[in-house]
Amino acid sequence: MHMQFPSPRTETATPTTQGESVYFSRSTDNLPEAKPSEEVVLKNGDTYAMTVSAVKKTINGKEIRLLAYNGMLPGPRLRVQQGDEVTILLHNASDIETTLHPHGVRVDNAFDGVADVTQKTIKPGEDFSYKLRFPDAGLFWYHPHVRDDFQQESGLYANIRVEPRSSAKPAKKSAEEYLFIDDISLDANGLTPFFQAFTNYALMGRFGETMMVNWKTDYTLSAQEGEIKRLYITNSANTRTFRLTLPGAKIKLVGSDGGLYERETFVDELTIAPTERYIVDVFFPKAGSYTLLHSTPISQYKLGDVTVSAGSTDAVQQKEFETLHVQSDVTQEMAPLHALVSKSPDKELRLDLDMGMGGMNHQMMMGTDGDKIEWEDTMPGMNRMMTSENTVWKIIDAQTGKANMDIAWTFQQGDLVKIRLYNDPRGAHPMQHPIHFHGQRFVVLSTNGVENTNLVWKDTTLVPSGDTVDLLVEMSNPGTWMAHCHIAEHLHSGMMFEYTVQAKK
Ligand SMILES: [Cu+2]
Repeated sequence: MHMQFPSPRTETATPTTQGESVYFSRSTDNLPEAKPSEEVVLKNGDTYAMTVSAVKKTINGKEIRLLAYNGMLPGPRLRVQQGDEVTILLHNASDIETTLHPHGVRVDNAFDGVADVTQKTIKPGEDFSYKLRFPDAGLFWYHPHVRDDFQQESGLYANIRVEPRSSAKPAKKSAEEYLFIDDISLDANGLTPFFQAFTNYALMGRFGETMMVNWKTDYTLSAQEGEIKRLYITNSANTRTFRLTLPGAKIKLVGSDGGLYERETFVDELTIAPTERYIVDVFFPKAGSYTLLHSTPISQYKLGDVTVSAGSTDAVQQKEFETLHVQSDVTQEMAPLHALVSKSPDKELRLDLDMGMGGMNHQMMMGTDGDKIEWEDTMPGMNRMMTSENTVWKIIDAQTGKANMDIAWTFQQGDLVKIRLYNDPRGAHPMQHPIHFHGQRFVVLSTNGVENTNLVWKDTTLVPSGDTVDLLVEMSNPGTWMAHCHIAEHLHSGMMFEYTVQAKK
């Protein structure tokens, strides 16, 4: 069987079709320098104007072309109150079409920002007005939902922090830190090229060799001895799952995508898949240097330094940290959901890969480390050749046999739907998939039949290779929504479906 692969990229020549580059531009000519992120506090009814445009930034001594919201990398962090509604007036001053997806926020369907599903793309020079409401407190983020692989890697993302309305004591702002964990792939001239017509690195997703926190390769954090920092962590990588450690510090897991856990727990490490968010409290027992690491069974990277200066530990604060709180309001909210753990699934999905490559030796397509999570691109040559033109990642409805956009489920508003996700380890390329549902929130009831006794609202969960994960999705928000793998290259290689929630009459 003859296979047509795109020509390998070269650094010396730019291939052209009909006089235009096949790649998105990497020119930094006349671009402004990117600025660091700023926080924007929005009140109910406020309008905030944002512009998407190209910027340049020097990373590892190389000036590269990127994209930014209001010139900032990451973009402006929006801080809003639960229950409020704000308007984001987005202007596209870039040379590509874009949208804004408020990830995890249960917004009105028309403002979900999915190209060709909830809106037409915003073409260069055009505007779109997003009316966003925030029913849930939590840590969210926004990014485009068109050519996510290119636009997200280029810097179009930022957090939305929704503060709980019921919060009696305002959070101590000085102790809050927001961390976007990312990796980017660079060559001599900028981001490793993206084809305009299709997505490359479709097999394993685009891994990067350059690790960053908040677009810094030399991220530093200062703290005082005995101080407790609350870290709001988002994985904005295209495909890389991070496993974070901070040796010497004590880490307490407090919250995730859409709120707080039922119970706080101490953890030694934090596995965070693309688009997941975690909220942790970190206690630094003594002065000195600490290192934030990405530490996997096969690799280790330094992500940043924490410098802790001498001071005196506040005994009250330390006692507060040592106490594992139970969030009684969350426990109450989750009680009826726990009761559904033994209910049989309403829907079952299987995750698989259709190579369309007769004769290809399956062994060639498998990772070598035997882990349930693919931590690295162990086959860069193969991965680069695989594109959205020759690779179809599949979400298959086990009951109907339908796959991807043929699935088209319909639910009624108010339904609690148990969805079983099975990541088939016998597929052509078994690897993990972070599965994201738009428009709703869910809990992970169980993994491989083991009940999850500490629930938290999620919008994305990682399904490692071979695992069976049972979700309970609360169909609360009417509209036609996407569900998909959040590895950007898998999304663009078919791994998505639509489902409709009909409004209660
Ligand atoms: Cu995937």
